[in-house]
Amino acid sequence: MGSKNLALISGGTSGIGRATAELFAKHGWNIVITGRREDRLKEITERLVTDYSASVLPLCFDIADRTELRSQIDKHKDILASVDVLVNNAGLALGKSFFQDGLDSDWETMIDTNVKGLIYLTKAILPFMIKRQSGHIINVSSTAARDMYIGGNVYSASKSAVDALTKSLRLDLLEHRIKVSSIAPGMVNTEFSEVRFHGDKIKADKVYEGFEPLKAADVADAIYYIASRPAHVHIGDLLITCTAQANSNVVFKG
Ligand code: 8X3
Repeated sequence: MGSKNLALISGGTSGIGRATAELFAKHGWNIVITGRREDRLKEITERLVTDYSASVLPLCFDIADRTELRSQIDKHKDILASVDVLVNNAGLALGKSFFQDGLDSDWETMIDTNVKGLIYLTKAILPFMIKRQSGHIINVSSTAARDMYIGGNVYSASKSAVDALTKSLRLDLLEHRIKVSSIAPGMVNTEFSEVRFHGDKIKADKVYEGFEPLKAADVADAIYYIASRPAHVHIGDLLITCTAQANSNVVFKG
């Protein structure tokens, strides 16, 4: 894929992932994006190639499917051996009901995607970074891991696992000179809430009413900041919210 830096962004077809892929490409990086939706992967690949002359490898698979993940990584290991930055972005919230009313299927999907997907993608890419004794893993966490809120339950637990893994990987990988960071965004106006409320757009739009939430590009900007520090500088954790949001529970609407 040439001599440019290479970033792998999971869940790169929408929201924060897509904005991050665009920003890295804009800064001259080559990109690997993963996603489940072939048409969107194709569309964003074309855009990054046309607008930024990036080399792009789109990988179509569901990160929650470990067998498919492994086979896609094996198939493209010549390219993936050069990944400088892995942005573990793929993740979602499903449902916001009390724990006692939650759906098993929502919980399974969140844990399979937000936790297991991150674990196994990281495991697949790490041997290349260890071999080169360089690399950077940036995990997308959430304010939902920092303050609990009503109905956050399993989503918050999955993002708390992301935080624990970030801290743990940082220790385990220290001797290999691999950076491990997390970024915890608050409310970002993307498809996040529509997905969370199973396609209920009216309910989703209400979440962002009455204040100016973050945009995906704001978070991408912070991710690029984390990734572009000098080699001797490590940003361990970055909490980012819009100005109106103090924490998971307090947003000023007025
Ligand atoms: C952050 C979104 O809904 O927990 O991941 O504020 S939310």
